[in-house]
Amino acid sequence: MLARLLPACPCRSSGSVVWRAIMRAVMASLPLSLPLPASRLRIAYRDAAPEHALAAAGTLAVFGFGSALATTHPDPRYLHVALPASGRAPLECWQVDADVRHGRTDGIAHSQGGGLAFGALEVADTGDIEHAAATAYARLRDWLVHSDHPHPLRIWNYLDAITEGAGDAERYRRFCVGRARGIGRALAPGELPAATAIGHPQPTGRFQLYWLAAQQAGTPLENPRQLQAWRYPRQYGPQPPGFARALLPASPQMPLLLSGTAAVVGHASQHEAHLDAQLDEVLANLDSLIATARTHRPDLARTPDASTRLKVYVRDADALPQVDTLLGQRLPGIPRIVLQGHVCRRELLVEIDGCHG
Ligand code: 3EB
Repeated sequence: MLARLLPACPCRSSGSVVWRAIMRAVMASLPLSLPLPASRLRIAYRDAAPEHALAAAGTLAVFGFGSALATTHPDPRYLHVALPASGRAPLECWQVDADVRHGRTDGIAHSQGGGLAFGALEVADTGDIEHAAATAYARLRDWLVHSDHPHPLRIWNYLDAITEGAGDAERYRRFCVGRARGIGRALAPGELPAATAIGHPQPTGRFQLYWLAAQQAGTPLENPRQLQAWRYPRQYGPQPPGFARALLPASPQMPLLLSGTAAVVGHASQHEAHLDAQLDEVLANLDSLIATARTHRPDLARTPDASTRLKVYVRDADALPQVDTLLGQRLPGIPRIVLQGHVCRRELLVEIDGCHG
């Protein structure tokens, strides 16, 4: 019976059939796949035209910020983020050491290469951000389930009027409820991605969601100076936010991915109305995350260096030059993009995300 199921073999005998059956049993007990090649992602901030950046070999995604840039592009790897920039912001370019495939499927713009995947989608937000987030995250969940890059490492959320509404009706809190409902049980604490959630200072009418995913799961990290966001107490809303403070990808050639980091210690906002003190608290939180990551990856530099990329979100348009100057003093030579964006608590004036290593 078994012999009929096996491909014809010139030396077939009852002995070799038994041997093959044994080999199949041995193979079935081995890990299903060979180790995947180590992914590598380079993130560069470049003063270039989108066409030029998209034409570079291995380009996974290109992000344009502010009003000076194209809002749409036929290439699905280009994404416009409508946050105003300080002057003309450079493009953010993601590159891998591999060929990249790309397309648009069911309204999701996507690309894949080198063990990594980029994806982006937008949902109309006519005022019910809980519904918009639930819809977007259910689509993300379904996409990941059917994807060969099922592990989200890093997610960005951009929404309108993030702190509008009182108490539990505040839009960020409703967003957290919708996100959790949409993603369902797909992401438990041990699988949470690093994330950013920032408000547009001007209404756009849409909720924008984009992500970096991988074939291999990473290690979510927490910050010993901060309570895990998913354990925030009830005073911050009915649904604690589902994200990790940082994520270390499986590949040692990948940078540490830092979530949106604000002047939060424990669960409390610090230095109300003091922008420079908040900025220093943010930098202390970033240093603490890097120190945590170094317990897993001692090769990472102790403090931000030339490998670090920072994206800085500042609440008040008038304060952008001040933050840019302060960062030039605190972290000279570290590439940064400074944008106007609203942090999800009214008293927080600045937030920074990025990568390191
Ligand atoms: C904080 O520490 C700031 O809801 O995905 C930072 C990063 C923040 C991500 C999110 C929120 C999120 O709570 C806010």
